[in-house]
Amino acid sequence: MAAERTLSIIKPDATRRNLTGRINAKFEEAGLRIVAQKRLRLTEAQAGAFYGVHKERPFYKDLVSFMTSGPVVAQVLEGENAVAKNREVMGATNPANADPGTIRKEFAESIEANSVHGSDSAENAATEIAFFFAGIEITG
Ligand code: RTP
Ligand code: MG
Repeated sequence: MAAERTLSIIKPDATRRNLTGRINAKFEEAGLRIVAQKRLRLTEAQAGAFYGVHKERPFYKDLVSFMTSGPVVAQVLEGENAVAKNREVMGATNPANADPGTIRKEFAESIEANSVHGSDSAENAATEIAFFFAGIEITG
């Protein structure tokens, strides 16, 4: 089966606590390959656009403010069933409901400061990857 790609973001709560390496180890142990990666600070306009689908949700404003509160690490993960596999490794949105061994169970601080983002479909992954990366920056 052809390898799939997904967009992952290590969120500001995790970069602040120096957890980038431990989170990346979880991805790699699950068979996901980090084929692109960069650390950046999102502007309010960029975070607002990235989370545009959530614009009408009550947590949108807080989410944008949280995502701009510190640096993030945007990355492209590649592997078999990368979208689903990544979401499995991340665990449930609310760390209280996340399975043992998942990133959010081990590292998340709250339902908002939950350490990682992962695309929720292959279609959204393509859009989200293009939001952060040019094709030339991705090396499989
Ligand atoms: P993500 O998009 O970050 O991978 O997470 P997800 O699919 O599990 O969660 P989603 O429903 O797409 O929500 C996006 C992010 O918004 C924050 N959130 N806060 N305060 C709240 O009730 C609440 N609900 C969601 C989280 O940071 C979540 O990851
Ligand atoms: Mg989502």
